[in-house]
Amino acid sequence: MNLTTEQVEQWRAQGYLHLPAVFTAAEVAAMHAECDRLLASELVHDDNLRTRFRGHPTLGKVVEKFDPVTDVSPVFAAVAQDPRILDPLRRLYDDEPLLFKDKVIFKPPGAAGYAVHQDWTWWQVFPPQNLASVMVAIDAADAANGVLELAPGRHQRPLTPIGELRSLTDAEVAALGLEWVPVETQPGDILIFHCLAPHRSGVNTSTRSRRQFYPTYSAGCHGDLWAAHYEHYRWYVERGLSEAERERLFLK
Ligand SMILES: O=C(O)CCC(=O)C(=O)O
Repeated sequence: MNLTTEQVEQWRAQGYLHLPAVFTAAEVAAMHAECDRLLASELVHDDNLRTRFRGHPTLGKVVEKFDPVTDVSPVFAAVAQDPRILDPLRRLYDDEPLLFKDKVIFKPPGAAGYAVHQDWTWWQVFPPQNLASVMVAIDAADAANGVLELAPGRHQRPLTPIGELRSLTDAEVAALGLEWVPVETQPGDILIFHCLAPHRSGVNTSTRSRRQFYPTYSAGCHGDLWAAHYEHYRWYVERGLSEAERERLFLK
């Protein structure tokens, strides 16, 4: 898939790019089945570092995400290496995209949203240049089920002090005057967004799940950083933080 010059310019100006209908209905159905398989698997227990739970208003707690997921899921491993994702990234990076991180977020009905943040905040030991995530839409996303919202053109610099691992405060968001664009997506769409692109999402107030797969890619010039990233991740999580502290730090 070749990006047009206009799409490349849009990426540079906005810090994100929405590409509709990249994966077919049959491929999306395979991702649905894979989500069901993973959620019913032995991966779901409190001591599994990759399985993150979140409080839920009626269910007590629910699986928020598996992070990473490609090492236990042939379906998501194949999606992460699909040329329909890698080709556009190669054009945007002018370099080989290499998988840096990957997760699947479930966001079932009633699940909480995510405060305003830039993903790079949690990846500060890695270079932000050409470090971007791809959101692969497994379900449709809209205002009711907690669509991803982005602030276009604000991906030029970190918006929180270096060394502070946190989302932006309401006061910081207000002072920056960020403007928000909800990027509604259909199953099979992808959304590429820069690691410094500010984003947020609301509560899923609908009766529909909003499942999304997020592979992140670094640029080949930095070498393969997947293992280094997860070592860094473990270092944070294994420092003995309580669940409340992890939630507060919003560990990636
Ligand atoms: O899936 C969402 O609604 C947002 C997730 C997110 O921003 C993140 O994991 O960094």
